Amino acid sequence: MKKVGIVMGSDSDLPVVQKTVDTLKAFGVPYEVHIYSAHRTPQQAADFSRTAAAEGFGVLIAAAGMAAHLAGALAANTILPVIGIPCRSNALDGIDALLSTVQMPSGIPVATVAINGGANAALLTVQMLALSEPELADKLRAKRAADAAAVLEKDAGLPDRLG
Ligand code: RP5
Repeated sequence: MKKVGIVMGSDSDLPVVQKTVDTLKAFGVPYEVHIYSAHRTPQQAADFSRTAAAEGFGVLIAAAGMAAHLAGALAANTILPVIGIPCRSNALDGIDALLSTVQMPSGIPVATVAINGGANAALLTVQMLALSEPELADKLRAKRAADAAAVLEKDAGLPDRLG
């Protein structure tokens, strides 16, 4: 199975990335995590992305906040799909990172999930890998079924909760 490369711009992004890692672990998907900043360590970020396909990665995930250009910078150096996670910061509640990540000019796409959407970044990654990994597709279907069952259980319990 292809590996997933997770890059965050700062260790302050770790709480968001933790959700990504936990979700990938639950699916048994191999991953590697790094702190490479598009502006503080641009060379390392570029090198990682440029060599990622040859190193056995299938999808890259970039988590960054503020004027977040990490996902776009990674995408510029690879044809692997790149998923961007805009991270919330104090000044603008993550709107800055959301717009920086999602508004890529035509030609270099970044698939952007919600602000702090670490779990969905992992799930979208698993969906991409599932195209060539049938057991991942089975696990995704099982998770959807379990999630639906949990909602219906809560629905059934509503009368008791409302009194
Ligand atoms: C971005 O700036 C990082 O991704 C982080 O979300 C934000 C703030 O970084 P720190 O100042 O906390 O290192 O590059």
